[in-house]
Amino acid sequence: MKNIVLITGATSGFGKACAEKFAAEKYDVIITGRRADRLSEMQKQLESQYGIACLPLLFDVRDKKVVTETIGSLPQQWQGITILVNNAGLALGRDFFDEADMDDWETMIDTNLKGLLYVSRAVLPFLLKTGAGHIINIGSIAGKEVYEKGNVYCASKYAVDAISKAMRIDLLRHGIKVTAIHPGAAETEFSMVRFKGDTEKADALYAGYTPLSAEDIADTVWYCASLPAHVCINDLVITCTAQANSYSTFRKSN
Ligand code: NDP
Ligand code: 8X3
Repeated sequence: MKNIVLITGATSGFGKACAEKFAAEKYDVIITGRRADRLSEMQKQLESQYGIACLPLLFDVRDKKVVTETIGSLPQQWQGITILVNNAGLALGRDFFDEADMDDWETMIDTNLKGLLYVSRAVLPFLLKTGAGHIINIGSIAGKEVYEKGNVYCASKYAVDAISKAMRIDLLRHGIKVTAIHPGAAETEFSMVRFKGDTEKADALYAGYTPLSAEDIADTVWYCASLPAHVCINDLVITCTAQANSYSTFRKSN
């Protein structure tokens, strides 16, 4: 029987790198996101490069009805999902609490928390049926320490931390593993999204040190996913060597 992984937010960054990694390990991959062109490009590339099957699903994780219907009506041959990587997410803005845009707040809560809940509930019946499920949630160091102007992004990732702990307890009776991975600064499209296309601000975030790469996180996800059945990494914080936590990054001045 083929191993199947479903990865949300696979059109870029961590999700895209995870799709590559699992495909290289001969998993069939279900990739999701909102950018149709990228999804179909990836499907072609993964299938031809790795000889696996790839199913692209186009949806916004914030849309409960569409998420439920799309995943709920997966073709039979795609229902044997054993791993779910809840990765889709974003930060929008980096502003003081009293100045931040409340629409940005809504988007982050709806995507990072509610989207993760909708996708998890939609995929769970398949995990339960296979009897060997693993849910891997991408949190953040922002969900371990609050930093200035991080307010609601941090809150949304604290929520991912909490819901991962809750899932682990509640799904124990089904033998489902729940892993939360909390990365520090990684160079993806994340900062371009956060700073709404301001390249200067996005680039400045990674200046003077070597941040994590998307591939570093994909390797970590794979490590957690490939451990023996009786072993579960519950909670994993990963930063680049130049970063100790949300406040301390050592930058070389040039
Ligand atoms: P990217 O911006 O590169 O990728 C984000 C992915 O999420 C894209 O594929 C995007 O796809 C998808 N996505 C965003 N919003 C939605 C939505 N409403 N519905 C469906 N898909 C959505 O960022 P990263 O790869 O860096 O981020 C991935 C995760 O890692 C996020 O949860 C982020 O918070 C977290 N993280 C990132 C860190 C970093 O420094 N980069 C550090 C710690 C955690 P599309 O636009 O096609 O919908
Ligand atoms: C992304 C890492 O430190 O920019 O979650 O919040 S940080």
